[in-house]
Amino acid sequence: MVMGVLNVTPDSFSDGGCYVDPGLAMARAKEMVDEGADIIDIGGESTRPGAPAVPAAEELERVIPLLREIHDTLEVMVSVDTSKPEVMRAAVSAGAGMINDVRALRAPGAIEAVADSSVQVCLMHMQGEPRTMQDNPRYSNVVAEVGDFLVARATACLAAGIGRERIFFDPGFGFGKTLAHNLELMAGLDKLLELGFPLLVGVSRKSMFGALLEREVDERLAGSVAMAAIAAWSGASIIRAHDIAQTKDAVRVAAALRGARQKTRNGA
Ligand code: PT1
Repeated sequence: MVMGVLNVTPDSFSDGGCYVDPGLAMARAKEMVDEGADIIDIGGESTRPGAPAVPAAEELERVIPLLREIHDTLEVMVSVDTSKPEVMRAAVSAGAGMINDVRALRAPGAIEAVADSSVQVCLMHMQGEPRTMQDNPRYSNVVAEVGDFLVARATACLAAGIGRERIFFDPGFGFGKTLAHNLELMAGLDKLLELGFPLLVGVSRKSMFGALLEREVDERLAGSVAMAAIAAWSGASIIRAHDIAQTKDAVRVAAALRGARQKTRNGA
């Protein structure tokens, strides 16, 4: 599946300020659905490297009315990218089908907010906080450490009564990771899959392509789509992206190839 990014922030890294106007945000949501998005992920707080925190009242005001309108008018699941329990509860009431939390429900009250609902939840790994996470990220074994963190968060969720079928894992590409860390994580995706939870992967337009290809944010489409195809080929279930039509094609190619491989392995 492809999850389309819809940032209603003034400062997101690639589309900041584009969809602060509710009419433009709605038009973009509809466009992404027409291009094949299976989920729309609304974000009211930027979590790109260096981004500042946003007060809850402002986040609620940015996210909830738009969520309600998308839920009421479009045939698509809506996800909300938030770490705040009050935003999670309001999002569930307004029709969200998923909570996407880059802090993996570590804020006080966040686990309870999700446990009191029946929505899906994405637990993402981040080392540090957005403002400073790229200062000097360090791991002795990035795949093992990310896996251990996600398993610990899943264990806390299960103990709070969140069913295991509701949980997705996300290695958190670019969140306190160097280019080498990001590449190791993508190469080790099969190890993370062995933990027993479906994976969500977000690499779209991130600075790893700046480092790898020396491309500016608006020149990273081919790199992003190539990585999306590799993630889907490696077994990721949901790809979070800005460029829906292209990413959807890449994911469909990877899925077809996985089907064909399965067939050859079964001796057909
Ligand atoms: C992600 C993700 C997200 N990414 C999930 N949610 C962002 N579940 C926001 C850079 O290096 O991967 N998974 N919500 C966007 N965050 C970043 C991080 C944007 C790094 C840019 C960079 O440029």
